[in-house]
Amino acid sequence: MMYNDDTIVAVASPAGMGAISVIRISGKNAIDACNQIFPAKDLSKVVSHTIHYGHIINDKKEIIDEVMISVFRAPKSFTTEDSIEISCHGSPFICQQIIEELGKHQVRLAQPGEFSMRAFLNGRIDLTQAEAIADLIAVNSEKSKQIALHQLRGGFSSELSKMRTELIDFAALLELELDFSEEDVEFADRKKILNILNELQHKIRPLIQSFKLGNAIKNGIPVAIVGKPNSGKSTLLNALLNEERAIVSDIAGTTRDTIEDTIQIDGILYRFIDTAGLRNTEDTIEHAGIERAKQKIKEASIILFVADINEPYKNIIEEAKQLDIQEHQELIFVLNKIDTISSCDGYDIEEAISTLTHSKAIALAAKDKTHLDKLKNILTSFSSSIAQEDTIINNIRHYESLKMVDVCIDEIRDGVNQTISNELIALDLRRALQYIGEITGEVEIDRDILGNIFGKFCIGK
Ligand SMILES: Nc1nc2c(ncn2[C@@H]2O[C@H](COP(=O)(O)OP(=O)(O)OP(=O)(O)O)[C@@H](O)[C@H]2O)c(=O)[nH]1
Ligand SMILES: [Mg+2]
Repeated sequence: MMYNDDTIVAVASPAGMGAISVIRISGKNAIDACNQIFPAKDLSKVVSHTIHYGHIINDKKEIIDEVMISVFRAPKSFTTEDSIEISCHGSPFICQQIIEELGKHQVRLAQPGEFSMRAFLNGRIDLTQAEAIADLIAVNSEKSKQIALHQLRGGFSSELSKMRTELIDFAALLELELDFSEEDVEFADRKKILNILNELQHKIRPLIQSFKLGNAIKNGIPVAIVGKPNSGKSTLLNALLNEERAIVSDIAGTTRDTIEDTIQIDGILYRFIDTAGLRNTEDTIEHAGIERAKQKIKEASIILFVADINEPYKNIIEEAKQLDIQEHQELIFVLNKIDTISSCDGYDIEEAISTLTHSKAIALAAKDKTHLDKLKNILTSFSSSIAQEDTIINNIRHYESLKMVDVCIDEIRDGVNQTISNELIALDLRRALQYIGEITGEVEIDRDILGNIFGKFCIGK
């Protein structure tokens, strides 16, 4: 995708019928072209950021539609070019006709993301902001909206540009030494340099680590529902999703494959994964299902271990130990079928298990959703720490670049410690700067990469 200053057009509203559709036009010919098909008013004379009523006509002077036209003059528009938005009646046929008419006046169809690409190339937004726009359009939970908005307002970019400045300061010190290399002086105090490097890594590493979280927020925090056959895992999945998603039966081994679905609780998206009941089996299909369940346990952030509350609690704890839960994972004991015992006993068992394991335990009845809200509260409490993070990365491109910056800093540090020549250190430094710059687009970026970023946008954005 190359930048031209020609004029582009696209329907910016969703495909299909609606009350209103919005057609967006941007480029140096935007106002002229619209003037040709909008006889009501001379748009070249109107003030920027005004809206005008009239008819769109074709070249045979026939009326196509009755519309409202908004005029945005350069540079105060999204693309920084002259831009027009036509609000017409929401029929794909009318949109098509209007676009065809514009095509007769040097306006061409926009490629996906081309409006945003122009905004980027004209310095209106940086790359991370452009990506945030795409995220915002695809947003599916309150938390991912917050991340995208934070990024759109430039939160992430300002953090990066601080780092960049620090690296450039460091580079300046180094260059100074290079200039005086004959005289063997040390302007850049080694201790100070190492401090700067440590501080940088201190900022980068949490960002890198936040990627897993950011990704989880975007795609749903993975919660695996595991346990013995018949403990009520599928019933719990259905209760959480509020939908008869999985088949429930009193036959042990009902669920064979994993079943996943997402739902938002308190603004955070969760991906619940129902799995095959864990037991020793001769059945090859069931066995494959159990292997899959084990894989899902490994990938999950939170594991709901479902057990029948009638089972001795010592057995339940023993079985949970077999799950091989990692330190970064959260385990919650779900003691199901509380309706089959007296509820006071349920609280005792809850207490016994949580004291012995230091994990949360909750007695409930999945079947009639008794105490399901308690389980949801626990889930939310685990995730509320997420909501406090300022900057979370959820974009793989940013993640990859930051990881490279981290590697570069390690190399620079090794260089400084082993008193390797400043020229070589400067080389690593430049690489680090390049990687940071690539994230925001401050340095020259490969056209393929740009095409890849903007190509994922919808047409009209
Ligand atoms: N009384 C009672 N029965 C329940 C409860 N939850 C589930 N059941 C019953 O327990 C049986 C097994 O439920 P499922 O949800 O299919 O169990 P599962 O853990 O998915 O079983 P597998 O898929 O075979 O591993 C069904 O007959 C459910 O109706 C509950 O809270 N109370
Ligand atoms: Mg099941």
